Amino acid sequence: MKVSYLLAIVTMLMAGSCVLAVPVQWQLTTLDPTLDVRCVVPMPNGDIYVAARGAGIFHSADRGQTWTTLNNGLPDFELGPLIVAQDGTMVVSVGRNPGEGTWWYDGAIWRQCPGVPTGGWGVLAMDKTAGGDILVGHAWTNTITVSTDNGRTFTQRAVLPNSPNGWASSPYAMARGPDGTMYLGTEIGGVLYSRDDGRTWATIPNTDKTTYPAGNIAALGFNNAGELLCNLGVNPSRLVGGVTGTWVAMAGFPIETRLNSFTKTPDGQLFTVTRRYSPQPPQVCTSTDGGASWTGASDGLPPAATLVCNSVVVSPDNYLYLATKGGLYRTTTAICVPGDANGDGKIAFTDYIVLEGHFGKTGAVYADGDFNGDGVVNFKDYIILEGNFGQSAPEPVTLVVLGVGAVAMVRRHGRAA
Ligand SMILES: [Ca+2]
Ligand SMILES: [Ca+2]
Repeated sequence: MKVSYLLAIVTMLMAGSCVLAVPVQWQLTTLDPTLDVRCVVPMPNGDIYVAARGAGIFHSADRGQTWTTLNNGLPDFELGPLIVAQDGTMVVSVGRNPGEGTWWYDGAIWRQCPGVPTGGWGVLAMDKTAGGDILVGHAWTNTITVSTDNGRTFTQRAVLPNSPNGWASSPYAMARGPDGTMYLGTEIGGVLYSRDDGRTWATIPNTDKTTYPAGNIAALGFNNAGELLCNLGVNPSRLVGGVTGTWVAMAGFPIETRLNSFTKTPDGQLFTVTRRYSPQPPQVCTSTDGGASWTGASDGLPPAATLVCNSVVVSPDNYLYLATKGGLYRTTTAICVPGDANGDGKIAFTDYIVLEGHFGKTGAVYADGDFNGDGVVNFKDYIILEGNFGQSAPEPVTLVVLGVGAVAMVRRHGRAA
């Protein structure tokens, strides 16, 4: 552990960056560019699912070459979050009468899920855990319901605490951290967390008095250290030190930027999409230092004033997909070639030694050999390393940090140890 930590520091000094970032170049996919794509779900087998507001669910079985709709029985196309299981069954929230509620697709037809509340603002937050449970947050009733059978049936699991002013806090976004803690971003009640799979919830203490209790938290992300990232009100922030820790502003965004989505490559490069405020930030922003600072990654996109971005996600084969009001975009290349555990730019035998040294480790990070980002070093990571063996890790676009900068990075990491 200590040796790999030292190695990481030496690597940072040599490479000047924690993450070797590939240039991001966007390209419109073959999906109809007039569609308002709300979310995209790329699957491990290469299939892609899309929820488009006003048009329904689209599926591609050939990595985005051709698309078919899967709308049989779906009563309304005002769609919210979409969850897709490995077997192709799906759960989506439907926002307006008469089809409002949460709907389940069995591979042939959509049916309304019994047990999920309807009405009001409906379902805005969903999460599917590694174990397969689907948790749904309903804004109007301020409740959490859960399905343990991939969406066929739901039961109520919790009524959420009200915000300090006594109103429903109303879930907007839900995500599970790497240590299993569940987090909820809310409309007016700040950030809540649960350590018992959503049964009981508590508010994360306010350490940013200027914006908290905050709302409009539409997205939650995590860096490789497990720190929570979100817009706290309109201030993009990072929670350092866990649920009793401190909110720290993330640098690089204009004031009053709202973040709509987060995603992360296995080696820790972060991406987010911004909401329109003035001055307009880049639509897509990226961070190679765990969210401390962000820069634009919008090459190939139409100007920010003409393209609204809804969400961004890294696919299992490490491409980025971007859901926008002007269709679906994808990067022209994979943005991460996993396997370079020691960060020397080559995927080689020395990386195998690192992986072997941590084989079976839980709570693992990329530098331990956890190349698929599931927190465990195991045979799946070996397969990834073997598949990329002999390749060069992508050329860094991050400028080499020299002298003072590199020393400052080491100091910062030294204090955290
Ligand atoms: Ca290497
Ligand atoms: Ca792994």
